[in-house]
Amino acid sequence: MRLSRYFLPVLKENPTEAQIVSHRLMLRAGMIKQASAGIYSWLPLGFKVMRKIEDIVHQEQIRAGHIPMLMPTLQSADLWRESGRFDGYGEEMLRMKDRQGRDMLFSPTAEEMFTDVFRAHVNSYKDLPLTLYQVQWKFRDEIRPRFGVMRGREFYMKDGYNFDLSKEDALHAYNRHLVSYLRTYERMGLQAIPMRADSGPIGGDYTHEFLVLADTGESEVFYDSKVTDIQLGEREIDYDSVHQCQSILEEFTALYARTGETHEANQFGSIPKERQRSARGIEVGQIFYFGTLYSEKLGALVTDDQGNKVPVHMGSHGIGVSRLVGAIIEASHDDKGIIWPEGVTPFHCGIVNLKQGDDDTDAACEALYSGLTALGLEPLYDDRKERAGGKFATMDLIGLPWRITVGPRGLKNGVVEVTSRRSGESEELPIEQALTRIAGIYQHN
Ligand code: 5CA
Repeated sequence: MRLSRYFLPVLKENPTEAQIVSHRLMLRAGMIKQASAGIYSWLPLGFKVMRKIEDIVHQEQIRAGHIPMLMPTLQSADLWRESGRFDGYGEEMLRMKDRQGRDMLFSPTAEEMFTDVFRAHVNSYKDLPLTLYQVQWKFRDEIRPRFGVMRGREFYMKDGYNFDLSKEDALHAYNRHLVSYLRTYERMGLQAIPMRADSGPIGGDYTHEFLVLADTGESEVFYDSKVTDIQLGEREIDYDSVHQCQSILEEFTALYARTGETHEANQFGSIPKERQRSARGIEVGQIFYFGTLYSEKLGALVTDDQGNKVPVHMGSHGIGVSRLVGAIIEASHDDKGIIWPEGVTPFHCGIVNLKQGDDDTDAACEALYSGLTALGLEPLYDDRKERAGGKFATMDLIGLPWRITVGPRGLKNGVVEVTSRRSGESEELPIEQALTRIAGIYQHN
């Protein structure tokens, strides 16, 4: 993409309405525009990052054997009356009537809708196990939408639902989700710590939240300092292996990290004093096991191998896709702007032309642009007639992890400059080597 032809409405001034850094930077970098309280338009740069996050979510869900589909956002109240949640959900549910006077609602979550599809089409234990999921807009009429996309009213969520014959199978589905979420967040450059939590309006009594540690997090967390040392890394995972998923869950949850309300019940006190930590965390996902809560109310039954009709065991599993855009920025920025992890960056590399209009400099930039594109990468080429300082400030603000700077002085010595946004370190390399350097970085991303 050439910046002269892109739509990147960056703001020079700090917007006054933004209280936290991710909100401020998303507005300044031209990623979002508020449409009304807690509702945002996603401008091209913000949309691109959200799509990258969504792609990773899909890839990891599919790897775990889960099946994507799509549900309507507007749903009939009748289904929600069957579960008792039309009245039970409270003020957070946005209700409306259609022209026939029928009660409708904008889906805040989708347990009922998925259970309804299941009961209509699945009758036998032979069709289990089954996990269906979607990535779809949700609406919750939060009393205090704030912090930009972190606590919106309209937000984009991956929500998945497992259907299993027994509690044991459903707990494997739960563990499988936990493991796939660890991998998902790691690919986004985040360490998200799974912690036992309260279930709220989703129900059930077994749930883990995934928290990214950041000062601006809304949850208070208590943890053993050792939890921040463990990573899934390059481990091979067999999602069908009950044993492997269980042991990874144990490894990642053995240190009893807990969120605020439930921490009394745990053994935080038994952690050696020097390793006890309390901090704030951003909840980027949550998984639930709630057994037959919805399947009994909605009549989602299958015949088991004895011919008995039994309600299926279920759980639901969510990832806050739009919230993650903000959470990643909270975890990765400096005073100049955003620093995208390679896995989610909107463009792989920036190209800054220091002397637009100079034949040699323009030609070198074009060679880099087509070279990177031919390697399957997406560069953002700042080809505007702007001062160098302004170009650097824009690149730093929008946070591309790598920048190639091209100017007549370097070219005289046959080199361009490759700079890491994170470390600020630069290397001078001939064009061909600069291309290989950037390609090498993205080999695994
Ligand atoms: N049905 C279950 C699992 S799919 C569910 O709705 N879980 S949830 O309520 O925990 O939401 C899943 C994730 O969506 C949360 O972990 C959070 O990351 C994100 N989320 C929830 N509310 C908001 C909000 N108001 N704004 C942005 N993201 C949100």
